[in-house]
Amino acid sequence: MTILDFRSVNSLWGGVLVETLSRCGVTHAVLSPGSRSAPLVFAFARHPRIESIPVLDERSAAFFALGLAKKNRRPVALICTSGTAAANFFPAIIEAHESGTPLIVLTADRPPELRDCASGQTVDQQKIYGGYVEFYHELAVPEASEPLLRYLRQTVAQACARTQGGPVHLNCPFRDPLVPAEDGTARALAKKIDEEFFAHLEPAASVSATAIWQSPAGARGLILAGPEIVANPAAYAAAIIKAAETLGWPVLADALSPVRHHAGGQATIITTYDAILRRAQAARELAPNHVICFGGWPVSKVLRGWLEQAQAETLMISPGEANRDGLHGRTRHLSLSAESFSVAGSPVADPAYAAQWSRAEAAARASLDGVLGPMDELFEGRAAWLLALHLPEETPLFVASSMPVRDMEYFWPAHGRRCEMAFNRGANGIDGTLSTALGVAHGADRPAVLLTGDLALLHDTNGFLLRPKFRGSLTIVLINNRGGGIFEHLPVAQFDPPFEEFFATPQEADFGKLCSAYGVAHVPVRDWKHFTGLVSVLPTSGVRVLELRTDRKRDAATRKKLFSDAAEAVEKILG
Ligand SMILES: Cc1ncc(C[n+]2csc(CCOP(=O)(O)OP(=O)(O)O)c2C)c(N)n1
Repeated sequence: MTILDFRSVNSLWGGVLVETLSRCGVTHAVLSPGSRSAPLVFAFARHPRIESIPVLDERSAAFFALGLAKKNRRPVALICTSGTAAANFFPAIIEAHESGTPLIVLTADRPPELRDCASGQTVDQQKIYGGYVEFYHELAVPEASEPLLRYLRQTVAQACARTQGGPVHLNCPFRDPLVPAEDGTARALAKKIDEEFFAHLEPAASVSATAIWQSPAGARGLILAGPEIVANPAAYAAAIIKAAETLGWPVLADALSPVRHHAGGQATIITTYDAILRRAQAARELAPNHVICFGGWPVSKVLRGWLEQAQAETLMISPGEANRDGLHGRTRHLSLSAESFSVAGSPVADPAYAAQWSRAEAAARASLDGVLGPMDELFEGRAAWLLALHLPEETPLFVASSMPVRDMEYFWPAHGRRCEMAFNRGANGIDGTLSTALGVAHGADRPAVLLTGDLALLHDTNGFLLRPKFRGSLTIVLINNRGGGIFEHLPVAQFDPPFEEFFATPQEADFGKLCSAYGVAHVPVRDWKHFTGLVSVLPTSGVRVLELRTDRKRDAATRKKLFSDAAEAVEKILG
């Protein structure tokens, strides 16, 4: 087999490992430089069916791999040398664990005899990611023997299969020499380690049960479509909308659910629940007694608080075994994909209940749109609203944690423009935002967009180092409100000092100069007309930053006013 390199024990070992990954469905590998990982690097670099991408900073590398895996829904290999390099993968591994994203982490290590003896760049890498991986195994020190290569093949295949639940970690010890110089040990195996050796391997298929559910008659029922990244967003949304139509229940759709972006059919899609439920009367009148939640609970705190009060009978539907019910309600979990769930017969819902929701949505949406439509001021929320209207259809959109994800939830209307959402909402970190977005955009068939705050972008500027290797187009919509705007919405904002210095933490970076250091285009946005023009047609390649300078204090006040006007409009209509 020409893919394998029989020059040395390490080169053959690396080759068998990488070929096994390829047969098990790995198409991308992200590698950070170092010496101990050389046998893996040589094997990846020569493999024809795996795209190998070098990334200097391991933290950025891991988030980039995470973005690739989120977008493609297949395991991505992540490789580093021994020592602190492995520790830099950790934040992305936590996000992968929390969001069930498939990653195969390969950390090179010294062999056992060089540990615990101050041999240099050697740290304890055993189970370094603790409970954040689905599977951990330390591979044997390479040997050129058929039984040991069979063990290697089967262990790597097993690791790949386990990525269906999240990240896995293989610690990989190597003895010197690390470069593929002829050592005479591996040649004899060339006849045995052949096509046949790998023939039985294939990508793990997800097994999904199906369920048909009998709904209660006359229910005041709601469907909640929470944040979820799925392989086929159109089919996923269609399944949920079909269930809603059959039941006659409204769907409260998070901006991070495919349903918000694939709206259609007869179902009532509600997007303004955060504004609607802010007033006690509406909250009381609209309380459900039955809920079906797809994915996890939506981002909205107001909605979560209301659901906790309602204590409705709840069916939670998500693949995997993880408990997604942080509200500890009267919940049963069905470990299923949305597409595998269907509703039996034609149950009779309470039609007045759905009609109430529909009227509330119309009133709140009209109120919000009435203000946002003619608005001239550079209000952050309007950026999300305009992106919804002007981004090209099917744009992949990565949204940063903090206010961007909330502004999308508040202001992004439901429609059928089929944006493909991606996000790091497993652990809600602001770290790794740029690198993950680049991973999502890399090799995508359409130009992608990142919507981010200034602190999230500054936290991960090493991601810009990826630019020369990046294949695709990423437009970064930077909301520069000089600090953490989210904190303006918390009680802590009333306590200054220390609020500005220790919570808002405004930075002094000049984004124009920062971008030019990395060869990234930078465009200061003049006004909304300029902005709309810039996002309506996206460039086919490259990375650019569109900087919108906003005022976080004024914007926090504008949001509050928008919500209270919308809630008042709803109250009028319900009252
Ligand atoms: C790694 C990490 N550190 C700290 C936080 C806490 N945190 C949440 S939002 C935020 C500020 C984000 O500011 P920015 O990206 O400018 O967005 P804005 O709040 O202005 O929308 C911080 C520090 C976090 N979520 N993740």
